[in-house]
Amino acid sequence: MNAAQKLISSHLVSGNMKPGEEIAISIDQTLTQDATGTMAYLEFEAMGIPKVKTKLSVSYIDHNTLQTGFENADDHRFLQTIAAKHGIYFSKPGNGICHQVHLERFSKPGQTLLGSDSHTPNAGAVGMLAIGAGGLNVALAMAGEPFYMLMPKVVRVTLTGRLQAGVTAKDIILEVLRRLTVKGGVGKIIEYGGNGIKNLTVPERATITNMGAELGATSSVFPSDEQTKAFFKAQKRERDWTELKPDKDAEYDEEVIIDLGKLVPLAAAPSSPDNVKRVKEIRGTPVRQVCIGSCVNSSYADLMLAARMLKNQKAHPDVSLTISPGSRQAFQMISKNGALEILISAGARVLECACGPCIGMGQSPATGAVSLRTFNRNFPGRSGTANDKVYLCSPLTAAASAITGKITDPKEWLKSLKVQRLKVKLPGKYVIDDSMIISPSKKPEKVIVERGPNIKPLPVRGALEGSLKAKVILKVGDNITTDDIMPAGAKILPLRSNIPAISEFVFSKVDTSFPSRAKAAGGGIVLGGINYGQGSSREHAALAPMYLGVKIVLAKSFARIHKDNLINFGILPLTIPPDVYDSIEQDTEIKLPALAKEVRESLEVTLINVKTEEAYKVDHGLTERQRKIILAGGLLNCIKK
Ligand code: MIC
Ligand code: SF4
Repeated sequence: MNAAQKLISSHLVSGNMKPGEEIAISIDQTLTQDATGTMAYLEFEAMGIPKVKTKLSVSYIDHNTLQTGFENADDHRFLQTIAAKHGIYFSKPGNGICHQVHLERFSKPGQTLLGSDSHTPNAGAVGMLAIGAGGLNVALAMAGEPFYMLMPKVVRVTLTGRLQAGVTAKDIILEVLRRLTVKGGVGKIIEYGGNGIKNLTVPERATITNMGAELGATSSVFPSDEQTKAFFKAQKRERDWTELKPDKDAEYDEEVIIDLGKLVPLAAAPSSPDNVKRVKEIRGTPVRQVCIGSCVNSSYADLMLAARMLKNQKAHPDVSLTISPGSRQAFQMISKNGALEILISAGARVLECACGPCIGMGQSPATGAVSLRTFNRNFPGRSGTANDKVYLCSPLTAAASAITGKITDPKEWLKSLKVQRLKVKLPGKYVIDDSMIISPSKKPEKVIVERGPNIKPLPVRGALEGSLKAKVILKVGDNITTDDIMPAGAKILPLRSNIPAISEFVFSKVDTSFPSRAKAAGGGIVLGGINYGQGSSREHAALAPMYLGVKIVLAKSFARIHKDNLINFGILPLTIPPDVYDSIEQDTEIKLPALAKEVRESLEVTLINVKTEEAYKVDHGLTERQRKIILAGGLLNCIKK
């Protein structure tokens, strides 16, 4: 077996490990963050289970730390008190980004982790099977239920050779994205191997597994080896380490080979993580903003690389340079060793240990300005500025460009300074201070869950309609992201616990009239292209449309997490062939005369174009379990039943 199969088989609860078949796996650990966590805990609470049944569950606050009104502070109080009551560890705002902190303090080789955030596979860096999912799936895992998914194919990415000076782990994952694209990982686990991995440290591996989310992959995983052991030792967690290796004769469904020695600095140009160019090709482009941080590149090693590059240098007068450390541990380390001083002297604006600009919480770039970010997503408008020009790159490219004020190849820059490779030695011992991680209460019965006015109850829909006649309220193209469906940012994120309020922003970047049109039409159908719903795990992208009356999404194909979220909230996802997509327009009225009966009894659903009377038979592709959920009008209804 390969490492991914070993992880799955040791957690298999039901199903056959045949690619494409539904399997269920047991979940050892869960994580949530504030923006998805409030819903996840409301859902967990609705299940009536006093204490989580996982080995470990952690609730992080990292996304929305801008307290611009009571809403966000209400959410934090709710999250802290509900964690204390139900056996969940609570990581306070300021302690860092969930994925970074989890990797440092809680990750465990050989275990499974389900997180209500799409970058949960970050922990795959230490040989965990770490998967992103909707909040409701995470709530179920906390209740001791297994996680259902289609058995993925396993792709081996074989890394050979050694990275040249100026080239980093970020360039490796950008190369994988260049080759496989944002939909190339759907239905797959990416497993890394080859002699090139032995020189890659855990933080470098985490940069790679983190951004497997941008491939649409179910997860990404590295073996657990001597590098992993050294990391655990430095985190004073040697006892948590175990070895995980693929068998010598392990088989894979596909293979991709990358010669690290041939890689050059890369960047994802606007506005998709797979629009990858050589930095050389785009060098000289004037840059107005450089942001270093986000869960993919905010480790101690990343911050040190940036600091080494910025030593005795100044950010260009036209560049606003921000640094957001991924964790308080990394922040403490750079403040102790003087690197923070270097960054401050260089003119960096030091932000909190949080997601910050990555999720549009401040630092929106100026109109027309190029923003260079070490982040993982540059979806259109995600930065908070319409028509933004965000490039994704490594901390070295970011730091070199911050100095010159234009996109700069760090390899060439180092050469011009006659500097050899910038190497960062990882510490033998990290600063260990878990005082901002609050243990669950020993007297849970005494804890009162605080619920401010921002915490609104969960809306639910009724059972699936026997028949349906509805309009296509919106037709969109390929690769629609959950940022398009349910945007985030400083204005909207505070409403994550309030579905009626947040639903007013559904599709607001695509068509501001969507919510009012949906309500006026009494709901309806959304029509999408390929890879509909890529990106975030936010279940709000299903829950808020459901609240507005969306009953069905027709698309050429779906991203994994969003498809599960649609089913969980009773919206039927139907995969349609391209000719059907072409024949349906916005405002087309569609009839489904035997909807519930067909979902219950047949493999196909019949759609009729009311005007042309054309009928299409569409394979619904639902498993037995998913049929029950859809018929009940969502997973919560189904559980209650
Ligand atoms: C993101 O990077 O888009 C987020 C914000 O972390 C999301 C979660 C969310 O929408 O709250 C994700 O990646 O799942
Ligand atoms: Fe936070 Fe950005 Fe990472 Fe999402 S991708 S968890 S918003 S840092």
